[in-house]
Amino acid sequence: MSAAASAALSAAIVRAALDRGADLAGVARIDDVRGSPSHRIFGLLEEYSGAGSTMVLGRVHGQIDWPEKARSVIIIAVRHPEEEPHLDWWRDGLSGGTEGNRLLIDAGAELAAWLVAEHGIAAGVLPYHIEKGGIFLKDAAVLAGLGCIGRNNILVTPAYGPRVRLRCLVVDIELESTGPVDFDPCLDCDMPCRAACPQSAMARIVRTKEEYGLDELPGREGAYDRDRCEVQMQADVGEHEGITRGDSGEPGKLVRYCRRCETACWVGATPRK
Ligand code: B12
Ligand code: SF4
Ligand code: SF4
Repeated sequence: MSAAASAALSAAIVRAALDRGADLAGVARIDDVRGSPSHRIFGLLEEYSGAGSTMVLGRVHGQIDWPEKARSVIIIAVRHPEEEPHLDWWRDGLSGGTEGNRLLIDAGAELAAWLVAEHGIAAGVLPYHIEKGGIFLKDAAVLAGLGCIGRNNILVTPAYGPRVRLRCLVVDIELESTGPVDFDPCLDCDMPCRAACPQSAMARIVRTKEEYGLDELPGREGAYDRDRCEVQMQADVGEHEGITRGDSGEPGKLVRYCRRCETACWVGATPRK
């Protein structure tokens, strides 16, 4: 496929994703994603088994399962505005975990169906967990042009700030990348995102370029402390609300995980009345 045809297909994919429920979408080359900071540092970091990870027997520390034939990554985002907090609540018994994830799963499935029907392209939707075959979604989103990594260590988008959730599909054809973009709202910002953290998880440098041989560290310059953040996640689990799981009638939990570093960011925030 010529570069022009490939760029036109990437643009058509983005439009199709937006028509199917995504609020943002983009395309990145798998080789760029493979070489991105999170994928490079993952095996060098200490093993992590807290929230957001899952146990899979037989896995080696740092293992990432790149789908063999995949050449391009399609990344989709669904916005999670502060005034719709329920999109982000984790509920036992809810397929996908949160209502927002459900929207992402549905948009991904519809986009995959469109790719086959319109272009004869088979797409695989990757899981959320790295241990189950997922990849690092923030890096893929930056490379696809959705935004930049903020000083709060998450993706900040021009339209919605950090208030988005991500998912990706892979395809085995080479597509033109839709990113990255020249966007960095953090440069002159006095960092309310870091000040808002109840665990001061971004208050000091905990990883250095010398240790990891990488400029792009967690929290950009090494200031994000995953262990402190995890303390908050466990506190949030402790403060869960008791609910009934789906239709089963069994007791379950509803957890409202902390997102203060996200909601304190002014970029893309809905103006308060
Ligand atoms: C495990 C996990 C967690 C764990 C560990 C987090 C961690 N960062 O280590 C815990 C439970 C603590 C956690 C917390 C949160 N998480 Co979380 N988490 C994940 C998960 C599954 C993997 C992330 C991970 O391990 N990162 C890798 C480690 C190696 O690095 P890192 O700390 O992220 O730092 C890297 C980047 O910042 C990057 N980077 C830095 N500068 C630059 C520059 C460029 C150009 C590039 C390309 C990259 C880059 O390189 C760093 C590594 O050197 C992803 C989903 C996924 N499959 O990607 C969601 C995910 C990252 N989490 C998400 C969210 C929203 C949260 C929370 C707000 C909690 C919540 N309410 O959901 C907090 C935010 C914490 C923070 N400020 O970073 C969203 C982020 C959305 C967004 N806007 O970016 C994701 C993508 C899930 C989703 N549903 O969409 N999370
Ligand atoms: S508040 Fe937003 S713009 Fe400011 S440093 Fe934090 S992430 Fe960047
Ligand atoms: S999610 Fe909460 S505890 Fe974790 S870094 Fe953000 S503000 Fe701090």
